[in-house]
Amino acid sequence: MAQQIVARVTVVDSHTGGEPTRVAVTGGPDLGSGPLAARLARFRESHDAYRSAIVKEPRGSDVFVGALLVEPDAADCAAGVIFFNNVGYLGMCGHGMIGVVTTLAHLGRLVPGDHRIDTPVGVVTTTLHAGGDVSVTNVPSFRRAADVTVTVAGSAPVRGDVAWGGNWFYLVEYRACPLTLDHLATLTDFAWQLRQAVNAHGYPDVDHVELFGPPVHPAAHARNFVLCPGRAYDRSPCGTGTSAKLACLAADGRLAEGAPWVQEGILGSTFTARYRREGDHVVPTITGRAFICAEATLLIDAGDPFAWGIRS
Ligand code: PYC
Repeated sequence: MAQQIVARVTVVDSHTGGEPTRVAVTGGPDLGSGPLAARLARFRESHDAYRSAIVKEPRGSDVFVGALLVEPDAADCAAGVIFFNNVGYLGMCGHGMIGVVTTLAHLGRLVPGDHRIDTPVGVVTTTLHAGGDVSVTNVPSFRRAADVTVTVAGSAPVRGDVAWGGNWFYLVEYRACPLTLDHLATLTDFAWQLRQAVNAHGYPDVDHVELFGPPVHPAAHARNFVLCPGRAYDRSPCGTGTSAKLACLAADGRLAEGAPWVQEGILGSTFTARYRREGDHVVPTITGRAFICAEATLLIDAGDPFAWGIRS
């Protein structure tokens, strides 16, 4: 039977510390020009079907972070990027930015060196190192509130910090069980309840929850479990979550400017992070590695009932 292909989106897939990034290179929606925050709004309002077609089943899964390559607004940037996931859009994404830079290098568009990339929350400076590692100097990060106490059913009151690292986080020390894959259901349910509690407590924009505890990796300073907005957990140590963590450590005087912080994620993969001070904020630099896993063309067939993804 003849197909009715209405769109072809070329993508490059990578993973950073186990967390996938799908970069949409060509064939995505035309969002026009102007600041990326305005283009993100256009994407959300008029072209959201592309988001679900690219990252949701049957072509993707709840775990995928999508990255639409666009022309930058800032003239000195090598590219612009809008990140999205199974439920919506992300201001920034650390593991995703490492994936984007690795993808641009794979496509022959970047060589080792420094490259500025435009995002809806500001310009991010990246460095592609000769060995393949990527450093991302994130947007200024800060702690909004310390010791925010919430209650969830079946638990003593929980205390944590609300911080911005390119996304909003509620960061909580957690020792009730190890931060390992064996405890995924418990960690996910608890983090999800915390998100609802902190949202109801006056922080409605918090959409990521970061539980942290002692490391397993001998070189790491801490291990985390990060629950993303669509209830998928981050397989990587989470770049924006690590940025939010640095903001809290700096605010508590527990990490000096320029000192390394090795953040381990739930799979045992690590990011190395440092910060410099900028006024009341910190500017984190996160270093990690991505690997290219696939190149493909997504076909959108008008006759396919799930052409634009399974939209729940
Ligand atoms: O690395 O910043 C990150 C991130 C956010 C959501 C998933 N990964």
